[in-house]
Amino acid sequence: MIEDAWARASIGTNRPGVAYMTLRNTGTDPVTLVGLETPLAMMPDIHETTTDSNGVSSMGPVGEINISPGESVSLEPGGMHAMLMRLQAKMIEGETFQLTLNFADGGTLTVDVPIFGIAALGPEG
Ligand SMILES: [Cu+2]
Repeated sequence: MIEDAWARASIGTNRPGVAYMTLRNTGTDPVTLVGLETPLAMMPDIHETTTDSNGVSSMGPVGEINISPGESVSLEPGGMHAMLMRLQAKMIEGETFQLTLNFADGGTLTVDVPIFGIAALGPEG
């Protein structure tokens, strides 16, 4: 299940958008998140921000995310995030969009993601 999904408003469409959430595996089998889909962006992907020993941060695709039964994985500012590349529309505060998560077993889960302000830090805005 997905908890506390949220996203930040975007300035325009020529920079990627970003969304965060917590994924909790409430089942008895491990699940693997393999990809994202959304009508809002042509190339959504899961990224992770890492900071090297010089304090320089960069980000890149993380590929698959494995979640054991009873475990949860958080996508949050400074860590993993859903990167929404090639936005098809501006992300406007107060609106929501649909994000579909694709799992390795062929299952999908679609969540409505509310869009908060451009400087929001969490699901409370
Ligand atoms: Cu990113």
